[in-house]
Amino acid sequence: MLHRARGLGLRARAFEAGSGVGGTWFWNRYPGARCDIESLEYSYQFSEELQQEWEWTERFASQREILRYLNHVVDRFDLRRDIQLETRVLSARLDEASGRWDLETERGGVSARFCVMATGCLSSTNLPRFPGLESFEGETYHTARWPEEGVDLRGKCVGVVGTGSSAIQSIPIFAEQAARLTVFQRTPAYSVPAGNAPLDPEEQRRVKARYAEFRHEAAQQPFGAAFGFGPIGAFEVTPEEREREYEERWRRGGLPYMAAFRDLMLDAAANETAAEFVRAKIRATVRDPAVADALTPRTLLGCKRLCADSGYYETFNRPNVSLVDVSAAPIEAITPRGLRTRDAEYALDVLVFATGFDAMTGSLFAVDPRGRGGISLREKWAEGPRTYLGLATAGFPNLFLVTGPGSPSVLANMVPAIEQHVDWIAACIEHLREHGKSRVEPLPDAEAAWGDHVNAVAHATLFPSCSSWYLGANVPGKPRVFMPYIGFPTYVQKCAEVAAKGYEGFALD
Ligand code: N01
Repeated sequence: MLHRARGLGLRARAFEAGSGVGGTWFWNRYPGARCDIESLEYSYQFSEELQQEWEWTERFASQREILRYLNHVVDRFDLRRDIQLETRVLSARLDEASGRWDLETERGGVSARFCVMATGCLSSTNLPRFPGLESFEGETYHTARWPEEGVDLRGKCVGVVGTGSSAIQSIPIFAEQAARLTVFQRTPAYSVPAGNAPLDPEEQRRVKARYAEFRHEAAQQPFGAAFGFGPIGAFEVTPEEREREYEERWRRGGLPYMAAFRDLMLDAAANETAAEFVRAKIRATVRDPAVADALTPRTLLGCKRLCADSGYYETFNRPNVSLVDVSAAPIEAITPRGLRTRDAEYALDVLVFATGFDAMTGSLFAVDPRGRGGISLREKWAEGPRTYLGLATAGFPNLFLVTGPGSPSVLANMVPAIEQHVDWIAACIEHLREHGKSRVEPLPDAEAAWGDHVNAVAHATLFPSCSSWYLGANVPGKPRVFMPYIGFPTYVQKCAEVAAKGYEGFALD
């Protein structure tokens, strides 16, 4: 956004709470943190030179490699001079007289005509309020705030709360380091092998030789990533063919597993075939049948985000690892010595919370934007987020959201989704300038219709049918509204049409 804004000749400045750039890849440096979208796709495409010159080393880049890449981008485009680090934005308030946004930061105030919230979908951490947490005498960590210098787990009894993507990536590594590892699981997750490996230089060359085409093809797929979306339904093939397809995707690794057939997120019976295949893999991997059973999810596959792992289920065969089912016997308290469930107390030296995020809205509310009439975003969205295209919200003129709720965001490959938003926002600002306008704001009717559409699309699928963070169900008290828009290509087309019709659905003046 900074690069695009400069390209328009605007004066722009970015504010960042962290001591370095990288956002999610700056903060989530827990052991094993790695992307589960292929490196060649999880990268910028706004500069052909950039995408040609950067050499990825692994099929799925590690957190360190992505952070190195993002720092490279910042330096290559000379962005650092306009990025103010260690500067948390405390509030953003519309000055109705001037039409400008007044931001208060830890290091003073700023006034801006446009305010772009590039605050991330998974940024504000979720730390459940376990009674007694402060009394714990050991060390506590959240995976998304892992210390830069690392944590020495050697010889220690370590507990992990949570079994989502972050836990599933870090648990195999914790198990190698710790004397004892206890995993406290409330809901078992589906995980497929990541299939990470050094990136074949020949494949990298092949993709780079036709990068633009490759990107275009990926953007046509439902999640905006080259998952090889199966064009037919799970029951349009024989059971043997179906198994072969799952086996092949399992062997190749990664999230394309859930794209094996076009109806896995549309038809519960189709979904069950993919789910049962994973369950059989768990039973075949985990030696203790009781542990295998506890690790086996019974819900739909993919309606909580599918995880990708490197040796997760195998880790439960280690003698120093145990699994505690806290759905049956919930966590009651953290004690000075460890963690107590209804049934037992577990002595721990280190307690790791892999408990996720207040997704999609948490980081926006943390800045507490206040629009027309002093209304806060939190008040406006009390019943759930309301946006037009996930890009803007009525009552908050000139405030843009990058991958906001109501846009594909977390149900798309994030980097192209971010670039599409940034390009759209930049083009919108340019349009205003060319037409002598200074304000853009969604019309309430357009916003309401978009909200209905997002909801209707979601409810035509199986996605809203379990308690996921997509719905806000992981944060007590958060309204249950399915937040991401499903279908990247349709969405991109809609955004283009809105722009082509002179920003239809927005008031410009
Ligand atoms: O968080 P999560 P995450 N008592 O919300 C449990 C992306 N990501 O950080 O399911 C006990 O998925 C909770 O249990 P339950 C990716 O989009 C990507 O792992 O609510 N347990 C769950 O098991 C991902 O989806 C990558 O019953 C409690 C866990 O904590 C998203 O980030 C890597 C609890 C939270 O799982 C979030 O992933 C990492 C409580 N009170 C993350 N509260 C890659 O690119 C919560 N839990 C690979």
